[in-house]
Amino acid sequence: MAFNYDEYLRTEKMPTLWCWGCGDGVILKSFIRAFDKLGWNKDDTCVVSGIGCSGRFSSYLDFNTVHTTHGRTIAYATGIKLANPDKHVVCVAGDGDALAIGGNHTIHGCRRNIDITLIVIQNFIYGLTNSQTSPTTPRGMWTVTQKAGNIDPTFDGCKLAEAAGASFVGREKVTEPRKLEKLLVQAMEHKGFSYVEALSNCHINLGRKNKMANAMENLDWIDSITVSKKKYDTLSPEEQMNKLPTGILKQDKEADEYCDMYKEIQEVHQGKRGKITQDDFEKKI
Ligand SMILES: Cc1ncc(C[n+]2csc(CCOP(=O)(O)OP(=O)(O)O)c2C)c(N)n1
Repeated sequence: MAFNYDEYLRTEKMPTLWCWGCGDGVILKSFIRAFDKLGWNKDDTCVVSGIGCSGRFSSYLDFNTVHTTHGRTIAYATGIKLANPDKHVVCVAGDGDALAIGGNHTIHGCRRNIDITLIVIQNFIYGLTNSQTSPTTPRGMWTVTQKAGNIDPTFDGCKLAEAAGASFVGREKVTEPRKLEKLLVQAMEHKGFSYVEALSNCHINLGRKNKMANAMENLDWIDSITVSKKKYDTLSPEEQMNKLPTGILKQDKEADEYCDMYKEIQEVHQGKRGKITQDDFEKKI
């Protein structure tokens, strides 16, 4: 029997506002299938998104949802998770949202290792606002803010998340929806901050300016710059340049999770346990 997406969607909001051939719909469907596989309850889950084409995610899902301000998904999600540690919190943000205006929140969400899943829809551009350079726009690509080509070095969000302390980091692309679904299951199951970069096309606002005028050409380009982590690890440093590895890039199941630590502090304030002395803390640099 065909999978029933409608169970998870606000069907009255259909059709989506996404452009014809946009990969965001593939990510939405992969997320829904992953969620279904986990067997989680929609009512026990909050989806938080920012502003952008990616921000529409929370409007379309029939979950508890918050469509927040640009760049502030992690800030809202942190509050929601701390107040409801037994609920699931998933953030969806664009590359501009998560890595430019919201970059600082992303870093500190990773650092705290709070049990939130962040799905970054990485389309290499500010999509909604018509093609401004984002931190992930490849050097040399044409945008409305860099009409002679982008001169800014490109930023790798997965490397940032790893370095900042996220305990799960992975990347997949919309041309591999089943792999994306599997990665999302693994990320959401993981306890701690999970950072998933979902590579998507924006042929309208990135592609048309850069000789990828339709979705297929944009997707072919994404395929040409990605390689599985397994294969990536066998490449020389020169070969690794300009390639993005896909799959699970980091998973640390032992890292302390923030809500667990916060609970201990709460218990002290609630008189449920004695004071925590300095010696009780395992000091970690
Ligand atoms: C504080 C603030 N600054 C700027 C904007 C305008 N704005 C809305 S969406 C957006 C960029 C969206 O790009 P991205 O986060 O990459 O998401 P996409 O649309 O590509 O999914 C910008 C600059 C805003 N809404 N709020």
